[in-house]
Amino acid sequence: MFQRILIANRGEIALRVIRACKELGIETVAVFSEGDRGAHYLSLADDAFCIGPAAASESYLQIKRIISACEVSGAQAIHPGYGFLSENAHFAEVCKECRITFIGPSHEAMSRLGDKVTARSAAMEAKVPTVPGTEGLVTDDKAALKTAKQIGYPILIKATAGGGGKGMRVARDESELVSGLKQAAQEAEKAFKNAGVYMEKYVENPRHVEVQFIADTHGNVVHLWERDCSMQRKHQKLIEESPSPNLPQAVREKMCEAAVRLAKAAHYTNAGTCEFIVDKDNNFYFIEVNARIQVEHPVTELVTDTDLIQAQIRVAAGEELPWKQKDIECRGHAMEIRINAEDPDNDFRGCPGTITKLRLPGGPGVRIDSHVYEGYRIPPYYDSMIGKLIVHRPTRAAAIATMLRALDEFVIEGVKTTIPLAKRMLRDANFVAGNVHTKYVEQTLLAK
Ligand code: MV4
Repeated sequence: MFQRILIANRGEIALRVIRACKELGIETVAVFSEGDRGAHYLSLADDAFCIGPAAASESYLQIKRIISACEVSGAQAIHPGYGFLSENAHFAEVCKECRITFIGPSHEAMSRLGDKVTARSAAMEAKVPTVPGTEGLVTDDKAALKTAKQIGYPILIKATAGGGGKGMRVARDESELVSGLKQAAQEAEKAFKNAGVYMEKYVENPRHVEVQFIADTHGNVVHLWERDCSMQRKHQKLIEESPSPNLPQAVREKMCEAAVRLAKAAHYTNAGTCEFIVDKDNNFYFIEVNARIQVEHPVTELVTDTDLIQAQIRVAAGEELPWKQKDIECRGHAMEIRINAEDPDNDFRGCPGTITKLRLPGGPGVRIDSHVYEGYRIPPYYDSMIGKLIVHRPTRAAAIATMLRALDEFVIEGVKTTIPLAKRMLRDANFVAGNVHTKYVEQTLLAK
């Protein structure tokens, strides 16, 4: 097992990894930018290194600086968290070359499943249901028009190097397809330095359901059930929950088994999430793999009574998975609200500032994963999420009631947050009935 782990991340996920390590008796090394200097979570690490100016491009994305900090600190492994370099296959490869254990998948598995088209091919080989569309990248308009005619409009054009909704556009007829392919390729080249695009039949208003899995280096793979992330705004998740409401047990089991098949076929190791969309008839289709631990992992930890970060560390150290599939039950209902410092009256623009008053909720069934405190200055350089409120209760109705009670206790002054929106979502009749989809928030709750 590692003696020291460097956390190449910041904020609540850095604190989360520090906590996991401490309980395993592993020392921790934090890195921070000038924008995070003095943040209280840094003092919980055994060591902390400044790796550069506030801008992420000058600090948290600087591979050389992170590797140097690791060498100087004597850490044997790096946990990348989520975002930043967590899905950067080159970073994972550099770690390997420097004999530093990257706590995540191999760079080969990351590349194979991080590229949307190769992930789609792997899914097809593993008999995981995929949306009708192109086998590989679109090469010419003529072939694209032919394929589109076969699968029928509307068509979704996607960038193979994209993800999380970036580089997608809908084409509802032939002319939109031709123009859309050209624009999508140009945007993809600009955004990802990879112009590769592919096509899928557009599934209108799907639910977004993802399956957590983890694999060790001895060929064992388990799933830890699913999370429903349909309550989103512009591809930003707002509420995540497990189990997915109104999803038949048989569909859940088939979806989870498909995710395990894909992970095995791709020789994936460590934690990952298989993302599906689900149509109104409960048909599910593979969309992409997120080759990292995700923001919403606590939802799964609560219903399965596991510590996923500790499991990641154990697996990266070469240990066998601590569970067999039959041991992993989905018990009760967990729900997470992301608390973002954003201004709902200004198109949810990030709204940094200093927290002048903070009263955190607590009591039965409440978990808070956050690094903030009274007097904390929320830096403007990074994403706006300042914490997560997660509840776990025997039923979904009870989870909603606890979440509303906790939000009523939650006092945060000095910055605007998404708490008022969260209360509206939790009180919405369709949400309470579990009848929502990925466009619901934008079409209903936020419709002008
Ligand atoms: C789709 C889809 C409908 N049809 N693919 C969004 C980003 C990535 N997670 C995959 N996503 C989707 N892929 C097909 N063939 C719907 C989504 C989707 C979505 C699309 C537009 C706006 C918001 C969305 C939220 C979740 C999923």
